[in-house]
Amino acid sequence: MTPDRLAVHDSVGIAFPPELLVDALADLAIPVERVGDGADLGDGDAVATFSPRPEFHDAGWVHCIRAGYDAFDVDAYESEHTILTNSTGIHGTTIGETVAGYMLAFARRLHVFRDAQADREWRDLDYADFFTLDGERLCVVGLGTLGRGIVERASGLGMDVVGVRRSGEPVPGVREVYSTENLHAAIADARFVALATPLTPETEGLFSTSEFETMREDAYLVNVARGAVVDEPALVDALQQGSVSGAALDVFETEPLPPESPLWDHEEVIVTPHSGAGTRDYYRDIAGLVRENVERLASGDEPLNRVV
Ligand code: NDP
Ligand code: 7N6
Repeated sequence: MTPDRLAVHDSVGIAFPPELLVDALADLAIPVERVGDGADLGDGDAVATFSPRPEFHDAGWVHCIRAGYDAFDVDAYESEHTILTNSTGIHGTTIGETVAGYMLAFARRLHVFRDAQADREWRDLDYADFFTLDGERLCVVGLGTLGRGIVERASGLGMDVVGVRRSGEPVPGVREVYSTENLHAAIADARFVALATPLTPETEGLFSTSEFETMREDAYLVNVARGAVVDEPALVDALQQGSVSGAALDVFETEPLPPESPLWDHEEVIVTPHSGAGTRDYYRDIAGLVRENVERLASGDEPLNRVV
């Protein structure tokens, strides 16, 4: 496939103003145009998009501006011979900093004080409520771009980092890497467990009652992966019964998180609105990936981050 036009779909507006990406790629050798739903697309068309649309299967190449492409019908891309690429590789710093922030908040009780501040309350906590991250064990489940971004920051904070990946192969900065079959051994002694896997048939519901029962009662769950990696009702039960202490959640089974969710009310739950990878530079990172792949495809080379 040789792209002769790049269409920037309006759905990228979920992450940044679409014109920023159009302008950042204006010097490409091919025209770059914004498109809405129902665009007429053909083999020479490339599309950069946040969300899937059925008409994209008529294009030659579709670039998903997210790392997670679980919303895309990969089989349809394969059968239509439409190239699908994703945006893995760009979220290590943002997510790494977000997860460091969650863990620091729990250890240093910042979320409690911010809640108290809303009531102009000078809240005295018990001396034993505070701890430090230094020396605490973190288990990172999923050791790709996100996982490694988390590992780097946690190591800098003096944490004892273990992890889980499919292959069980070693990763720099991770003291011990477990394969998925040994998940329970990996999480049993961790004070924090951070989920950073894609959503796949294997990871859907990976964390449910037996995982929460295996975790320490003083442990915190962090989910920056996808909501469905966690059995959310089982997490609510685990929080209510005290089999885990708390959770920092960026992703949910239903987004936005419905107002009636008990997760909103738990003091030891930090809810962020799928903002963990947010940055004003997001469009620049996407422009870099798209530019590289336009050039690769024009030269007949394999594109980066090819899914199918
Ligand atoms: P990568 O492909 O770089 O890494 C995925 C990692 O998950 C790999 O280490 C892989 O193992 C591991 N993995 C896959 N399946 C399993 C499994 N069954 N058990 C244990 N480990 C598994 O992806 P990224 O790090 O770029 O992104 C990961 C996901 O995070 C995305 O798919 C997306 O859903 C989510 N995401 C969320 C964001 C947010 O805003 N909150 C931002 C960006 C991504 P191995 O190394 O052995 O292959
Ligand atoms: C957009 C975040 C991903 O999968 O969910 C995230 O990459 C997208 C700011």
